[in-house]
Amino acid sequence: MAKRVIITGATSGFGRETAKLFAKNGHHLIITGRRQERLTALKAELASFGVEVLDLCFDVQDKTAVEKSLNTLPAPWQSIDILINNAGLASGMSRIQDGDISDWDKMIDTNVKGLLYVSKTVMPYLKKANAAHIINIGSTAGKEVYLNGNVYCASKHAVDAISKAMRIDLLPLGIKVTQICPGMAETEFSEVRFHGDKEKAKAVYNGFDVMTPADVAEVIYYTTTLPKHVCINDLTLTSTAQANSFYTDRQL
Ligand code: NDP
Ligand code: 8X3
Repeated sequence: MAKRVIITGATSGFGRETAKLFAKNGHHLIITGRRQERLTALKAELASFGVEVLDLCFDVQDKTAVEKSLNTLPAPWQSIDILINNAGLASGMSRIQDGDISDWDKMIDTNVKGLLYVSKTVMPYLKKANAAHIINIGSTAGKEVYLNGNVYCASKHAVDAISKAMRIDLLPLGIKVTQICPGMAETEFSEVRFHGDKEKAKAVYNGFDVMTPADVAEVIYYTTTLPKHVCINDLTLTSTAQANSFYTDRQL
């Protein structure tokens, strides 16, 4: 049966590939992000699969904008089956003593507070669904802390804690909560982290067989295909060439 799915951060990377996969499988989508031109292009692409698509352009850091965009959804969207909290970023990569406070604010406001604002606002719609599911995109950086990763790792550790907390608090409502923790995958992530330095971003993924956003989308989608009484609580996936945050086969 067709589900109604909202994906934050659908203009790039995991979010965009996941939206395409859900659309190919006949599910209706709300796609969000800050870049309207990308949302418009993706909406047309998804609609060609014959599904309903609503594009909402807002910044998850902006509580008022989140509420304004999501509090008044059109009639078919009064019940939502799946929320995928994917919007997120790393900004900067340096020793904590050299860190830029505006980078820290951006990561915490997006990865932690944004995820909470969206979840809170979408909750009434999830409550109306028969078998709702929240998927939070964490990271291997939410399981381990690596050199110069400090605040990004902290923000993803917060996602880990929030996912565990949601799973307890939402038990009486029967809402599934899955945290998916990818290792390195080549998206716009590193370009954003290095403030637009494409060469530096490319080097992160050179020399090993890195995951693609489509690989991660497959796994996200899979977690939504299980029976109502089965929930994948926590799933870490990496390229076969990556053991953890510290080792890829290019070093060995
Ligand atoms: P991309 O940079 O390719 O995509 C990030 C998406 O998040 C974009 O659609 C962007 O949209 C959106 N976004 C970022 N900030 C905001 C904001 N303030 N408000 C609304 N939307 C926002 O990166 P990925 O696809 O790699 O990242 C997706 C998630 O996966 C993130 O949470 C990231 O931390 C996590 N992750 C990434 C890994 C990787 O190696 N790539 C590994 C593990 C986890 P727009 O700019 O249009 O607003
Ligand atoms: C992104 C993966 O290893 O760059 O969350 O932190 S990593």
